[in-house]
Amino acid sequence: MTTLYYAPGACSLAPHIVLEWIGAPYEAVKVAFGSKELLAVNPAGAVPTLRESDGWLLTQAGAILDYLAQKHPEAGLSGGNSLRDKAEAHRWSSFFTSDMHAAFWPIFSPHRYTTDADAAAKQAVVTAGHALVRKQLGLLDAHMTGRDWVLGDRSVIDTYAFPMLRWAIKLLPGGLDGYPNVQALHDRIAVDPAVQKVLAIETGA
Ligand SMILES: N[C@@H](CCC(=O)N[C@@H](CS)C(=O)NCC(=O)O)C(=O)O
Repeated sequence: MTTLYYAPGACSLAPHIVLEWIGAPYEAVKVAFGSKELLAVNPAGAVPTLRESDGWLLTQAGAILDYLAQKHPEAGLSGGNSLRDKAEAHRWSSFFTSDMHAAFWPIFSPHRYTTDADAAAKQAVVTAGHALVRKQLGLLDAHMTGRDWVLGDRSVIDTYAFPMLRWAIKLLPGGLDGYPNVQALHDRIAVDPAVQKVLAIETGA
């Protein structure tokens, strides 16, 4: 059986939703960042990590999402099969990994971005993170004009956006105000019954 190692509300929420959408049996194991259990499957101590029943391990959210979409073509979550469809899926996966996710790191872990122990210095890093996140939200909002989903149809890429949009709502002063297309994308994903089910599992609600 496929096993997903996840932390509640983290970027691992994306493959968790995808596994639910696919509907094949899987196991979801809740882990703490950097825990012994997680380090045993991912030396980075990070989620998501996917394990197949033969022991094969896969890390990196973008790679896991693409793997699941390709493994289960019947679920129709890859974003399409043409050369350009694949390039767009790769483009947006890279955007969420390298631009959007990375923009949150100074907010989550300001101590990694300054050697100054002063609280004001850390707050300055957080504030710089807010500006970075806003830049990415602006780019995504413009792309989402007139679209329901990031790619043509609903795909794994929408699930990748979802945890980050939840972080923005929670952590960014003003949340998604000023990004109506992004807010609409968030709301479209949030009402999905499988998404509700996964959120209830992850938060223990
Ligand atoms: N590049 C990795 C980053 C994974 C990552 O940083 N995940 C976060 C949760 S969203 C994490 O596990 N953080 C733990 C840490 O930074 O120590 C990916 O895209 O999967």
